[in-house]
Amino acid sequence: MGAPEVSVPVNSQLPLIVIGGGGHAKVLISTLLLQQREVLGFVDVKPSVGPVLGVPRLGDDGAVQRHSPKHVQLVNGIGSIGCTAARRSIYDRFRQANYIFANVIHPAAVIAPDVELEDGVQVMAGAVVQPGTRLGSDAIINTGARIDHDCVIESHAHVAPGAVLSGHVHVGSGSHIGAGACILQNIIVGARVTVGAGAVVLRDVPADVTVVGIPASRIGAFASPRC
Ligand code: JB3
Repeated sequence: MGAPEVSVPVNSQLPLIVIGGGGHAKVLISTLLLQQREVLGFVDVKPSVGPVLGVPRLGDDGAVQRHSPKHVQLVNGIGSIGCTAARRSIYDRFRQANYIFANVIHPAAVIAPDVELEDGVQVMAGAVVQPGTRLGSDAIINTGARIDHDCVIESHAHVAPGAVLSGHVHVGSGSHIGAGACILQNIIVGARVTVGAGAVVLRDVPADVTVVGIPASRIGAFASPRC
């Protein structure tokens, strides 16, 4: 069953709770503090995780339920280094409970005015997203990544730092494009694909595989059995 329709504006100024307190969450919290957003805290399954940039841990995921979806929005602080399944499962679980995931766009990201943003999109510092592109729910465009014109980045996909996508590239849901990878014009990357760091993708990539190298070639199935 799909998540309920997003019924309140994703860019409202409601207070925020971040899910996860690791490295990805820290980058997001830094952006939110820079933008003077109210961050109530973060939740993390590990009780040992201390405050992040002065923002407190509120408890585990159960702590979110103390706040109505009408009064807070969430930020998905679970990143990925190959397998995006954990991130997706957090998104799906809280959307089913009617929580909305806010977009987090660093002020030093450059996004063309006509770019379509779904909910929960994260665009980090120095990223560039050119016109005609659509960024699906919960997608990450990480630090300094460049997405050129008319691309589609489907939901839960992660374009890691410094990756470059030329025009008309399509990245399927849940795929991970590794740091510094390069994808040529008009390439279609299927769902749940891992493209290794620094790979150069010259041909379409089917779903559920891992490709690495220059030119990128297939080495196996998606990075983790959980995916
Ligand atoms: O490459 C870059 C620039 N960033 C990476 C990012 C995209 O992915 C970064 O270097 C990391 O490798 C990775 O960041 P992430 O996802 O923050 O990983 P880590 O630093 O390991 O932190 C994950 C945190 O999430 C840990 O503190 C876990 O305890 C917590 N966690 C795991 N599962 C969870 C759950 N927290 C909650 N609330 N709920 C969960 O189900």
